[in-house]
Amino acid sequence: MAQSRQRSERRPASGRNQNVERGNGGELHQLAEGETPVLTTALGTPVSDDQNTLKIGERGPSLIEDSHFRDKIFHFDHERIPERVVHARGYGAHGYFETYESLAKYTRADIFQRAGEKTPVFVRFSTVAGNKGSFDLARDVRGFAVKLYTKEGNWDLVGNNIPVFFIQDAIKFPDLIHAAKQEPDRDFPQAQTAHDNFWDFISLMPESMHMIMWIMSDRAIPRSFRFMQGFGVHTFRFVSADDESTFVKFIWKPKLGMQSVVWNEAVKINGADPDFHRRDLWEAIQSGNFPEWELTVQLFDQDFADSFDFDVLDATKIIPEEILKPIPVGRLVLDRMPDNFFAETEQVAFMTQNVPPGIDFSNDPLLQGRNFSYLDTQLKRLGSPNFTHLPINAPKCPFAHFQQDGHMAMRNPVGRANYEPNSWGMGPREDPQRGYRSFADAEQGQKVRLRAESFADHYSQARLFFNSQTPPEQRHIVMALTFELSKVQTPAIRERMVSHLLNIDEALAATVADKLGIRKMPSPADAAVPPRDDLEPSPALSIINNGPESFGGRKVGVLVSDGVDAALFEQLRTAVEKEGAVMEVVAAKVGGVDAADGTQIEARHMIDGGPSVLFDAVVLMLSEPGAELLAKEAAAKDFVSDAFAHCKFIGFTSGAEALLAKAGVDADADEGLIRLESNKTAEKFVQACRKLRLWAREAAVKL
Ligand code: HDE
Repeated sequence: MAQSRQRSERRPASGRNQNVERGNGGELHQLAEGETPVLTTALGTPVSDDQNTLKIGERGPSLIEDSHFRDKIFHFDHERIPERVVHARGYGAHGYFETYESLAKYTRADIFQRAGEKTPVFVRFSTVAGNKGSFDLARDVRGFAVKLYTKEGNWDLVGNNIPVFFIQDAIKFPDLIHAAKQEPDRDFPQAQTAHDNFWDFISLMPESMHMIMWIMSDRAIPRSFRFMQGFGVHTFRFVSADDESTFVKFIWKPKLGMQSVVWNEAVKINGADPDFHRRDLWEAIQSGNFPEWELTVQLFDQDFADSFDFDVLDATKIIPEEILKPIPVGRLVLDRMPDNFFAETEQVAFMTQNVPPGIDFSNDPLLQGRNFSYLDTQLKRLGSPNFTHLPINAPKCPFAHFQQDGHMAMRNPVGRANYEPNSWGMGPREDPQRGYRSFADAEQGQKVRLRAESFADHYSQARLFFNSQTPPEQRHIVMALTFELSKVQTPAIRERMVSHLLNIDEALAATVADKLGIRKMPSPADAAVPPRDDLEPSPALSIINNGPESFGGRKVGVLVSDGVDAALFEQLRTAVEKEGAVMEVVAAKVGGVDAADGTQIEARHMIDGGPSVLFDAVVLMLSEPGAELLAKEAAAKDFVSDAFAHCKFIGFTSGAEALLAKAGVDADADEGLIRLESNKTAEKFVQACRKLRLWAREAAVKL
């Protein structure tokens, strides 16, 4: 009887030899054209059979001598490392930073000395509360961590997409994060703050109120990493060659303008595409549409800092841009995805304490605590003090030190000397001129555990933020607060929150209280300092006020049916692409449709897999019979009614009216519904889309 030994077909040769390991000599075994590399163990032993373990007889017990199996399964069993305790879900990309002009007047940082200097960077965006496998469109802060591989060491600017933070002192961080993440007895909810523990803690921490306004705003549900700002949050210092210090706040501004989604959309995106933000960044970079941000700095001195009644060391405060204009100093371009997610995005280790000469810290107690914390977290996650040997973490400039040994040491000092000073004339020496010099601030005082009086105002800037929003944005804050607090089951916590809101804006508090069904208005929370009502609104804080000038970088979803006008389809494609936007086709079948002239139009999505929440604007390019057929499909009706409810621009051909009607949308409802007939209307449609949303519709749809 023939042996029934199952083997796989040998893979066809790919012509790529990237899976061939280097041999001892460091050389690659060169593969002949068409040759398939031989599978080996981790130690290079060629493998004869990767389908069956070694057994005694076909049906007998497995043998422990099967070292190939042991090698393979051992390694698999150890693939996971602990996920980050916060910011577990992240996505990164490589790129460069280009300096505009020399900032030598303010800082000796090498990266800011020469106009046109390009510095390699790695950026990791993240959500904060959710686990590694959670969905992208959680209502959450986004991490915006930038590692700049400068010629004088790595500079990690570990920021967020929101310029303030929940707490003023690092000692409260474990409490904040415990309260925000899943409740420990039940391990839910995942990636959301809409639960009792979070709001219990927040309502007991008035210092968090400014941040609460931000996370209840649309900033916490960005449309894409590409359309969000980034902030260093803390006040840092620039230090010049003459050891003069200037305070600095760092702000990244997206070239494509800001954009967010609406909450109802976020909820649906999380079901339709939990990887929405990752996919967006991947697709943009892979297609050569490299996202770009401008780095701006707010520079000021001690006298300017003293002119405020808040403290620039308090991370719950901003300096409004209208009071101190951010100066553009360079641009960040992301142009390459990692080759391997784990090796780069997962193993990258950001640490706020990584600053090159010329950049220094302020006494912000949150920053000081962070400088202490990040090293521990990297050791815990990456398992060895040699995590700096990993290529993603290693500096790209020359470096020389006497650190040695430890788990997984890839590099050790060479030669006899592994200490300094030494008499052998070997190895590196310190350099007081070139080396890092901390700013010599005069510090003196008693040891105390105290919060400065200058940190006491918790409401004025929360009010400033709310007052700086446009009416739709204010509505979204009301709705977010109502939604989140409606998930809180303890009435006292809901009421405590309303008592804080009363110190921010009475109408806001009253509307939220009404929507929550709170019958008796609580009294305002005690405020350590009376909230100011004379702060000028800051238009820079609104997303809608700072949207894009073009529809570039955005995506149009075009729902097509058999029998459409191929010429119109092409005109639309041309207009969309001319704008720098992308068009994706949705159809009843993923195989696509036949246009009236017989041309085939391929689809990217079938209708159930391509809901309108995935697009910034939609077009219904349908023949009459096509629209009749689609009108019977729930997914097609949702495509239209959601696009309408989310205030998107909707282009449509006359044939599409049956579907609009079935979806409950009046074709003449407002100017966001645009009839497409000719070249000119395709362009008109794309121009209208530059506004991104027709917010005027929102009151009518009452989402
Ligand atoms: Fe972090 N934070 N953080 N954080 N943080 C971490 O470090 C911490 C804070 C931020 O993509 C951890 O590598 C403390 C503010 C980002 O890998 C950990 C405090 C801001 C990332 C840590 C803060 C941030 C982290 C977890 C209070 C905005 C992701 C894993 C004093 C300016 C970096 C890790 C990445 C990550 C500690 C507060 C931003 C535990 C103690 C404020 C973007 O070290």
